[in-house]
Amino acid sequence: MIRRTALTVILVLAALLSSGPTGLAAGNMVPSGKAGRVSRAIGFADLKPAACTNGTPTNLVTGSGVFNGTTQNDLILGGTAIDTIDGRQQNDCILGGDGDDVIDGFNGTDVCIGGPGTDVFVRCETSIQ
Ligand SMILES: [Ca+2]
Repeated sequence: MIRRTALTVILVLAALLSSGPTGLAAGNMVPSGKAGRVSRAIGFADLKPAACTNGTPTNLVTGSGVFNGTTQNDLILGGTAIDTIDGRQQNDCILGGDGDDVIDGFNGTDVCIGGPGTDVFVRCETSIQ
């Protein structure tokens, strides 16, 4: 009798094992985590002020004193003192920063943001003190 029971147990185990791992596995699990996430570097164009709705800047210009933009769509950042900034061609987003700045958008559709100080705007399609 004991032999028969032992034989039955062995046969049941053999049947279970022969059914393969899918019969015993709980299923394929993909752990929650970073699936679907995308990461990318933040560029200067991502940091332009929301008020600059005149396009995506393709060039960053920083300076102080008297300086100019380029022939590209510039994001231009003035310094902390008095600046005279000329955006030149294309659609620029010009930020004067601190100081009493003179901001000239020149050609294109330019957004000029003066910042702190009393600023003068020339040929800016949008001027924000
Ligand atoms: Ca300035």
